[in-house]
Amino acid sequence: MDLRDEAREAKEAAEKEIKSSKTLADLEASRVKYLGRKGALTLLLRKLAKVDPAERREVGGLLNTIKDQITSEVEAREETLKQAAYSTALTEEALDISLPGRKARIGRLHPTLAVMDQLVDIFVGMGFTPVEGLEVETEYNNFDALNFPPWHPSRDEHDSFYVDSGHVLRTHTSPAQIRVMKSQPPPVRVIVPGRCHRRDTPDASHLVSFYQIEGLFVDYEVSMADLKGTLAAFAREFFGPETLVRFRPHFFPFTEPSAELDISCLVCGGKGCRLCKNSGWLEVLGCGMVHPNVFDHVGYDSYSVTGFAFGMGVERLAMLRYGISDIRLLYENDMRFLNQF
Ligand code: 2NL
Repeated sequence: MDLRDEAREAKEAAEKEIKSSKTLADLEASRVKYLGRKGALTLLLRKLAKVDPAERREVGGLLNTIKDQITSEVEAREETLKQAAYSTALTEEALDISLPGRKARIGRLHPTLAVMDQLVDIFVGMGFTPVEGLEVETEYNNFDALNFPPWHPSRDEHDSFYVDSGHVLRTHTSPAQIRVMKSQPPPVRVIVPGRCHRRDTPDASHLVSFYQIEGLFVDYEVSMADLKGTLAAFAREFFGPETLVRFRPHFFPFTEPSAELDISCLVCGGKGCRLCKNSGWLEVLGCGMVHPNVFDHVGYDSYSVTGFAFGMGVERLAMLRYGISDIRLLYENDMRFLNQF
């Protein structure tokens, strides 16, 4: 067959293959088949040497034209296949930007801890130093040193958690203050934030575990006036400058005299409402002048040393501050509740 016819046939076959190639790999196989070193067109070109010199120029021209045509068809097909692959990728790998994003959830302090921080800040501003004690305490530090008589009901194992016969989960943070006084002479000016445990049946105002903050100021010539001035200033700073205070006589084993501090009702301002049970007052904390027996237990001279102490329940203050009616709400881990603070 004439070289020219062979070339035209090869061209036709190549065009068909190139047009029907579905992948870049297919296309490359066709390119090699026709244009490669052993490709159909290459072999034809090699035969050119045997063509009659008179026709060689014309045949050669035709072969080269066909070779160029196949080359440009390969290139065109390659472009088409690449475009197709690109649009497929665009569709398949597309991000659905209409999908709502995942909200970054930023943590915050639990209301109990937020209030604890505020309380600590206020007393630090007055010159008190925060210290932390131990949650497992000796029965002596938790009760005896604080002038609890042996028959006191809170010493009963129905009211406190005993770890063994000599150790309890502290029922208040006071044993930490006992440790401070045992370790240093007066003056002492500390606050103790921390967790305490009592065998109570949980209800709207009691939990088995809760937080307290206690304060202790011991020096020579500390008076009840210092106690009243300090706690009145605290109440106005925590509850607002309009807050009224009153001290009501009370009893604690570890202070004498003892008192409870009330503030004017946060809801009605003193007129009487449901929150204050029509009394106009809300009970906030307990306080008093440190009992001489406590000083004797820590080795202070109870004839010349005086001091005042106070203690408050942090959850109770958080409830008053935020208007929470049931203490158990604080620890149910219900985010609908906690997110409000
Ligand atoms: C309350 C009452 C109070 C104290 C705690 C205290 C500590 C030492 C010596 C004397 Cl080491 N007193 N602490 C004093 C009076 C009251 O807490 O109702 N707390 C929730």
